[in-house]
Amino acid sequence: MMILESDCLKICVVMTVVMVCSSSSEFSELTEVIFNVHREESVLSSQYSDDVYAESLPLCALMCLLQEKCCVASFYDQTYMCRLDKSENCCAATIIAVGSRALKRNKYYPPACTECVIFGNSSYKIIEVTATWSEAMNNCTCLGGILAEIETEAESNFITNELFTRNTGATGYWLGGYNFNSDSDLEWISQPNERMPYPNFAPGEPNQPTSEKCLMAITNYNFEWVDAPCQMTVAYICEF
Ligand SMILES: [Ca+2]
Ligand SMILES: [Ca+2]
Ligand SMILES: [Ca+2]
Repeated sequence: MMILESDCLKICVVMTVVMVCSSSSEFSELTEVIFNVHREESVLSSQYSDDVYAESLPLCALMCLLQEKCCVASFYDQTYMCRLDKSENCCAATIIAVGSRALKRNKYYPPACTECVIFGNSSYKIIEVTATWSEAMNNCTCLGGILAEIETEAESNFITNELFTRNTGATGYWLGGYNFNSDSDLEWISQPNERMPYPNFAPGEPNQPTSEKCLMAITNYNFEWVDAPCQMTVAYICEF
């Protein structure tokens, strides 16, 4: 989400000022909100990594936030080394390293989101390379996003129009819905305990709560949704 990202930057600038004025534990807390902190883990040195000096873990986090290609960083207390990965990849390789902590952004909007389309506060990358549902979900995560979750009629119409316009002949597109509890309905991954606010299923769907647990927008039914076998390989849509 771009707006969230820019909001984070604004918050961080404010918090930096706070830090300069007084030592603040608040910024440490903010670090834990914006990043997942992984203990005893370090970014693997690569052509995309930069080692810089940082006085603390939060300052290392700030440097990553201000560097738009950085989704993952790590900080080594002993030497104050902050390693920034600038590969625009939230699954950048890490290694076990005692005394080091790795930082992974919870939300990341890659600057090189090529051919992304924008609607409301979200951007979408429609990926025609086919994958299983799990592969699609993991690939979206590594890009810094999620497998798309469609919450409103307006969002649904936007995506459907986009797919009609592209008219690529793909069988369908994975979305970030899954049948938790193997019951009569599917849920968005981000909201596994909530009903979908705008379920746009094709007639008679979903119909296979145990063998078809993954959500697809299917071309043959005007991109309305079906539950489908998760091992199918189809195109997919990432949302940022
Ligand atoms: Ca959405
Ligand atoms: Ca369910
Ligand atoms: Ca079905």
